[in-house]
Amino acid sequence: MPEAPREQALWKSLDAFRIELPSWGFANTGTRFGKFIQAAAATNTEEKFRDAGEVHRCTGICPTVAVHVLWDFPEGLQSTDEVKGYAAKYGVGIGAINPNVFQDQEYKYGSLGNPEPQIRRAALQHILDCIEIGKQTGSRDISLWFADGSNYPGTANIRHRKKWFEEGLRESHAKLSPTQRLLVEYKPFEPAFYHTDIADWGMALLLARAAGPRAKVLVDTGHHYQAQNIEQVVTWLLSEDMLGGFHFNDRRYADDDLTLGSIDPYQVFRIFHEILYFEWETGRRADIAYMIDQSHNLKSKIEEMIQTATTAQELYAKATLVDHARLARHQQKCELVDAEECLKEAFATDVRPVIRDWRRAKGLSEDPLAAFRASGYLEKASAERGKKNAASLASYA
Ligand code: PSV
Ligand code: MN
Repeated sequence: MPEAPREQALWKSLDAFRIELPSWGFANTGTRFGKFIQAAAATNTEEKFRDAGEVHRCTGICPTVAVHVLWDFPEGLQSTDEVKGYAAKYGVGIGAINPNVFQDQEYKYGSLGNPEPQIRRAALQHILDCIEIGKQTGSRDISLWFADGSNYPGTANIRHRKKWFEEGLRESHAKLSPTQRLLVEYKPFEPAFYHTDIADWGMALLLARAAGPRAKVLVDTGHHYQAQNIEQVVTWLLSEDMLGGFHFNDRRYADDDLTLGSIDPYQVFRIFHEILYFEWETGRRADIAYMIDQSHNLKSKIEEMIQTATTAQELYAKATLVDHARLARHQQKCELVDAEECLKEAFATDVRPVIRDWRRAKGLSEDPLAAFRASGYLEKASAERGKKNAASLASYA
């Protein structure tokens, strides 16, 4: 532990910061236009956990993996023990459970917002199964994202759909264990291009409130319009005790799933800053699940996850350096330049040397990316999985 108080605070924040990996970030995924296959990409659930375990081994800050039930639990509830086994084998825990009510044909016109009661029921049943899976895996969060919406004006009764969402979410909430939470994610558009049922944080907030006290909002940083002030959304949700978690990624145009901080690292810093400022002011720890939601088509998947996790760690560490007491004084007196400088100074500080010391002290490699490259993992995974991945390309039309 370093001696200087500023470095001690930084060190403590490094001890506390953890970020969850998405299982879907390790498999070959594509764009609407095509898929570039990586020989080393995971081809099944076990390999996704193995890859996630490798990211955690190298970074030390990614102890859990979010799962998508349809993609990772081929037999639904029956697959639970198998998936738990993979998690234990590769030294990670199962994190947020993501139901999937957007992929099956029956969801063409929506899931919980579908005008057909039987389809709403099927979607609800899948969510309830996921809640049960979460109980068995010990996962706290059920993370809900809905593709529901419409593409043409006048084609959907938006008010009815809102009511059906309230009903479905309320019924889901009623089945939570006392420790579980529902996280409600929003997204302005895609795949729906006229109206999306849960299009912004206000809609997600109202629906979460309607669902019950353990429903909170999930902020996916890619799910905002271009000029949206995301950190303001974050501060409002915090002050309402309604911020449950994040899906981190970066964007240039829309939901691009770019590497966190690759376009606007200052924005990520400002988000972390508002959270830490809230904690300082209230004396309460914000109970937030930090998760990554990125699927990379071009970058090597494991390397990119290591890059993302360490970027998040750096930006979080920088945000802990803001002098809150000083900032509060400057804000109160409207000393604009001084207040802004509090942020700029922290952002400009190179925290990497302290992070390297912290890693060494924790028995980690100083440089997680170099450690991964030196391990030969990628070459081995390519050799083992290359054929299967190439075959999957042939079946992709
Ligand atoms: C939708 O764009 C989303 O952000 C949701 O969180 C999904 O679960 C995830 O991406 C993967 O499709
Ligand atoms: Mn997301």
